[in-house]
Amino acid sequence: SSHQYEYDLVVLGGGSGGLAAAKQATELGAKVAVFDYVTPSPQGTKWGLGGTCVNVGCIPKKLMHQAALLGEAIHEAAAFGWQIPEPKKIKIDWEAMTQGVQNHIKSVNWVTRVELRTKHVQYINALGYFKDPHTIAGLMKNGQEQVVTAKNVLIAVGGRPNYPDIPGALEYGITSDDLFSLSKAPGKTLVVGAGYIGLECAGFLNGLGYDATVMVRSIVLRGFDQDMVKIVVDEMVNQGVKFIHEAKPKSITKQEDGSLLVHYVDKDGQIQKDVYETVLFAIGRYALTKDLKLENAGVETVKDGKIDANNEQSNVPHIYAVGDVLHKRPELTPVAIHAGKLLAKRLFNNATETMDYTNVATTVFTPLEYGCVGLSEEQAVQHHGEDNIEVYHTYYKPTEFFIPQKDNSNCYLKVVCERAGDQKVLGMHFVGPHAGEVIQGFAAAMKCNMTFKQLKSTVGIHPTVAEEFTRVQISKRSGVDPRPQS
Ligand code: FAD
Ligand code: NA7
Repeated sequence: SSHQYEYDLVVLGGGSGGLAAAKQATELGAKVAVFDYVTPSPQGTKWGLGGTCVNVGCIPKKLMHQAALLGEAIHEAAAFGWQIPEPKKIKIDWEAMTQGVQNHIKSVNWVTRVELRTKHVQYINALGYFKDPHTIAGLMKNGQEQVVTAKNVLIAVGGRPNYPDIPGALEYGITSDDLFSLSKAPGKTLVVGAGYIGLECAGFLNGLGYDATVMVRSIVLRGFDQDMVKIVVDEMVNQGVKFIHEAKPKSITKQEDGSLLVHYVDKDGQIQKDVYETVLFAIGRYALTKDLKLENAGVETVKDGKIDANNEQSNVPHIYAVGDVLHKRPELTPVAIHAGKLLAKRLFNNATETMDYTNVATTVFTPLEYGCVGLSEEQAVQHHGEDNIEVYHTYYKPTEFFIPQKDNSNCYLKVVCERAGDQKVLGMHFVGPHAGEVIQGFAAAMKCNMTFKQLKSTVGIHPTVAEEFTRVQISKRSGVDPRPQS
């Protein structure tokens, strides 16, 4: 019986996945404790309860993206007749923006804490680790240990940014862990890494008025549809973001005036250098499993410290894992939350539903956003064969772009389908404004196995950008020009 343990469930990590599971479990009558502890970044940045998304991820990222979009909107507003005194003099106050973002985060930290209290989840602000398979100890700030026993344990410790192994990286570089609370404006910034975090940060920094350069080691946005990626990059370049392709940083040194001298190896193997005020690493993330002393519980890890857990169950049956610690699962907040809730229902409500990790929609919040769900064209070709898929695509012109004469040459979308029959939709890709809002509903349609025929029989909402998905008709195979002919 569970009476031999203090808790029915102990959760390691109070982030998206851990908190969702903990709250669901207590609602179902389980006795739950959550350990959450933030180890400061190499630059000394730390934050409160709630995990990556709330403190150093989705939320501050989206708010800074929004700040950048608003800057653009001021200039558009002038074209619509708003009388803006000296629009050229408009600039962002970094400290004020950051303060606003951090105030919001603090309020979320507080609400989260109160919610745990009202739901009777025991919150322990300590770095947890396994003493044995059912015993968790937590090292608290005062150096003391709190020890609890648990029938079930959920590992939801998430991940943290990698640093490259080059001189000066740890001393002078920053990561997304530091950027959103940086006390002074970043100025001219080098972003190393071309995953979605690197692109998003470079995009909003440029939009806020800072000189931003992305250093790409190989390809941009690996894993995403490469036609769409090209469009995203073209638009970033249009807006002023610089790209250094096929290059790797070699060293960072601090100069007397405080600026950072970066040496890097270019695509021809030559050493180049440039000076930046800020160097931001966005070169991927590692799972935070090292501190957990998993060997005391017998839990195995694979590449990058991640846990390979079928149906969120590790190799030790009563020890589970959700979120960014999972091997080969999308590192996204709603994925962690959904998996956490379903797990709690299986553990404490005899439910059987398991997490479906396929066709999870996502959006890259670059200046022109890129939203997608399902397979990229490359993946569809790989899984189905080129002859068995049909790709429909089109450029489109958002109504709201005309008056301010915004460049619409990179507003583009693509639907990847099976070629036979009613043409089941395999993937949907959209570059343009509000991409996340556009894609979300179509993700539900894809859950219902929507066909291209059904998409085409859907009546659009006019004038929107989402309706363009109901109008697309040119197949790539036809070779017809996908640019609107008006
Ligand atoms: P986390 O939220 O990381 O929570 C883990 C918690 O456990 C942390 O608080 C950590 O400090 C704590 N912890 C670690 N070890 C221990 C220990 N031993 N004891 C106690 N506590 C411990 N996702 C989206 O869906 N949309 C986005 O737009 C998006 N943008 C992002 C932008 C950035 C810059 C980043 C970095 C991430 C972004 N993500 C986004 C990803 C999203 O933040 C993660 O997928 C999500 O937070 C993962 O949740 P989790 O529960 O696995 O872990
Ligand atoms: P990603 O999506 O893993 O991207 C990392 C990027 O950084 C990618 O472009 C890599 O290039 C590049 N990279 C990796 N290591 C290096 C080094 N040492 N030097 C230069 N460039 C490098 O990570 P993000 O930081 O965007 O984090 C997003 C996470 O959330 C990620 O794990 C996703 O799964 C979700 P590459 O293509 O490997 O040549």
